[in-house]
Amino acid sequence: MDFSIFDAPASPHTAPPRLTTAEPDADPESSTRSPTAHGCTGPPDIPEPPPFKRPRAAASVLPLARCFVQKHCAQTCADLRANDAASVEADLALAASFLRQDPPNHSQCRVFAERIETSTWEALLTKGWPHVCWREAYVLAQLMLCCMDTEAQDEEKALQRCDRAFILGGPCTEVCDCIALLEPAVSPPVLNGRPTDCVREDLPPAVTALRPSHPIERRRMPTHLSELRAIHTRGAAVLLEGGMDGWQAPSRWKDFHWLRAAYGHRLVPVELGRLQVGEGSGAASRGRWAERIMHLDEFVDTFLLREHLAEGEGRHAEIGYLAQHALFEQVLRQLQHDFSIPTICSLGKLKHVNAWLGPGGTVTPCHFDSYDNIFAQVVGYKYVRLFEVNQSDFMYGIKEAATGLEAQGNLSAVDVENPDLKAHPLFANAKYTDAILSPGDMLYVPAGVWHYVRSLTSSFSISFWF
Ligand SMILES: O=C(O)CCC(=O)C(=O)O
Repeated sequence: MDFSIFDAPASPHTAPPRLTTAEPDADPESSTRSPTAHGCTGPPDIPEPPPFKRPRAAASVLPLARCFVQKHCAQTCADLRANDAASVEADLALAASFLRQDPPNHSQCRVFAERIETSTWEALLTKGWPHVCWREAYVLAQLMLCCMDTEAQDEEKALQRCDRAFILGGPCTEVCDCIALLEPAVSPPVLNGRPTDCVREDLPPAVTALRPSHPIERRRMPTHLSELRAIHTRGAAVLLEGGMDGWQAPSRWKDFHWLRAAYGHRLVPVELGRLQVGEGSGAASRGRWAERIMHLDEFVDTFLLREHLAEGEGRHAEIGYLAQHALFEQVLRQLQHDFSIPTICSLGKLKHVNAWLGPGGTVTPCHFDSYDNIFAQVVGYKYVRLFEVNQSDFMYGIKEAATGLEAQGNLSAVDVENPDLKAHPLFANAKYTDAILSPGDMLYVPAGVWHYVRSLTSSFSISFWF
């Protein structure tokens, strides 16, 4: 069985399996939520919405989950057996058999599914998941528990099971079908209020002081396919202006209060700390980097809204980054109406649409991807530095590890804004171009082009890989 999310193309933000050094919720069941939104620039000018009446989940997720478990359980059990996880296998076989009964034996299914959840999570924290079957067992347990929670009319918890299944690599179609069934019973209606400007419009000193030294070519986004084709075939990076004309996203998404009010109850993966490169292999190279699953409201309060607090008030040293995540499939599906797929992507096959949401100070180390990318800067500012493919000899791509981040060979060992030229002397020869991306800019980054990205303010970007 192939749960495909971790099989996404290589990038510093694709460290399969994710969450291995996580500092997770101590209790995977915990649904602790941060209580209130923090201050912003003045009170939101949105009328108090009427109390929201939640419909009960109209359709049960049971047939979907049963079908999924039926399809995959035998193979995962066989893989668990072959990988010294006989007790997880026994629990999985039992949980599946209780789910199969008509009607399902809910209490017994829950007992064994919770055992699987606990043992697989513990394994993830202590040794990582050495084989994909551990991850599959976790996902299968979440879907079974989702049924049990729906049956118990706790749709909010059931939805969080789906979020966990999605984040931990559950198959998009099946998990999203369950999410679609549960969402109306849980989610507050999306508020249609005026944006409250939670990203400040005045440029902070970090932006005004920075001048790109080798500016990337800028031009208007062409409207004719022939011109787009010329850009695509030329294979050089270019900054395209005006590509978001007509999009609602830039004005709506800068309101983090709105984001929080509409989606704060959903779980998302957040990278904590900075990814350190070039310090050896595997987990060691991640330094203080970890990944945690948290509620979107906690993420917004802790990492995004803090930029609007008075100087010194509630500032967090830690960086949290919701990076390279299929957010628009898992959580924010209504937001798909606020943007459109750039036409240039039709020159290839659209592979992944990922969200990048974080405060100022996030850093994505220099790397290249195996797909062409239209990188859309929707909210806030980012500094980017690009090195064309022909500079690869100077980039010190890390290749030594057999597994983990560095096995992918697409990550540079060089800290490009602060290079250690003793360790990486050839980097002195590397030619680059750079830019500050502003709201509305789209950057075309062809496959193989090395890129380094640092956010200068709170920022919300979308990457379209094609
Ligand atoms: O925005 C970022 O931090 C990195 C984006 C990136 O590397 C990508 O889209 O490939």
